[in-house]
Amino acid sequence: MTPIASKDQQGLVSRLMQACGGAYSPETRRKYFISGPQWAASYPGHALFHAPTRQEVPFEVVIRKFGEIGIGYWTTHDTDVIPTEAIGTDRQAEIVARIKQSLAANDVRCSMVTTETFHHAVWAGSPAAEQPQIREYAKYRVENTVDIGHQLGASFAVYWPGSLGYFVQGAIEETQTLRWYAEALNAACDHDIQSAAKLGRPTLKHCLEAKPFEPQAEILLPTSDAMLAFIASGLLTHAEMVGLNPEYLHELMWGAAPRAALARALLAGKLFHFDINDGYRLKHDVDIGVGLVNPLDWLNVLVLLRSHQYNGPFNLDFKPPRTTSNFGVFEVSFPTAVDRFITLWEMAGEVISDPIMQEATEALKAGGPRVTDSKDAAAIFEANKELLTLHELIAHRLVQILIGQHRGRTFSFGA
Ligand code: XLS
Ligand code: MG
Ligand code: MG
Repeated sequence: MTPIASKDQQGLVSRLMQACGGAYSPETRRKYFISGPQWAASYPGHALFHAPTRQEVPFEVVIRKFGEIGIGYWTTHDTDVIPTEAIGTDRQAEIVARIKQSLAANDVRCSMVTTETFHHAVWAGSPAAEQPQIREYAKYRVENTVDIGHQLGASFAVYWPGSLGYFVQGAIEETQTLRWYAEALNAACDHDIQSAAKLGRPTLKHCLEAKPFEPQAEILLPTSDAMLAFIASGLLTHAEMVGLNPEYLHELMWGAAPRAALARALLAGKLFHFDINDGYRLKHDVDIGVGLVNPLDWLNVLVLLRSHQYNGPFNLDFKPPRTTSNFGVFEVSFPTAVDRFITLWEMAGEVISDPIMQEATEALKAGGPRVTDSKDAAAIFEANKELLTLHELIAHRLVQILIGQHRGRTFSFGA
């Protein structure tokens, strides 16, 4: 191939995107409760060992692009849009007013707000540091985010504690730190109850997000399960307002099966919000677009969520790769992430209604003939053993549905 002139490169990307096909219309995309984070769209590609490769993108552009793509909801950290020094000032009010205009002009809604309690130097010792004034400031910040959430019409507030942990052992007293962290959440919930009553709005759903490592070496609430225990610990004065925002990759990072982690959250009635992305087990938070690494696992996750009528948001908390340009973020990253999600969601529906899957799962539950001696383990096994082969058949059928073979698609030369 001859070199591609700079002026032709975007055109090539667009042409190949068209050639891929399989894209949904913006109207179809808007039918799903899919949200796009400001920070994901604006991420300039930097990391500890990485210089930025892109420009940050202002919220006006992100919201406009989301509207065009058909991403109906937008999410943000307070400081993604309001500089730390402007928090709580008239400038915050001006910025929030401009955000409202952008949302309305592009028919996009704000579904979730979250407080940055991990990046600024003030959080070096975490939002639950020993110093009283830092903790007071943390309370002020989460309360302020609740206000922003109500002003923007959001229904969810997310808390990723981020720096709630340590690098060196023995430096902090864990039980005390968790008590202090609970105080910040209690302040947010109390403030929400008062504000919502004044505004005549429902209170927000407050969602805890776990990540097992990064940025701290050791994190006090590293998994969704740890957070479930924290919610049930008695430290929260409004535990009923607090649930989870699991992130798919954060569960993989500690080696979990994300579907099993989600199942535990569902059983506890605490699956409020879900950050969707992809990546690798026991590695860093690479935040790859949903379905690019583990599509079969993702299909299974969505089967579970569809079966349990999960109707909360799917928040595209991924990072467009550094190799993608600013143009590519909106031309390729976001539309393809949304479309892979929709395809997997639709496939999950096919799995649920597939006659083979249905018959196999029903047969497993029906079991074999009852054995007269209900204490005879060997006889009970014999009576059921042929059915258990259906586990493998079900897994095969899931792969068939994933790759379209169940519709007669063949890959063989001889076919
Ligand atoms: C970081 C988290 C973060 C939260 C919101 O790893 O995923 O983006 O979702 O603070
Ligand atoms: Mg997240
Ligand atoms: Mg992540």
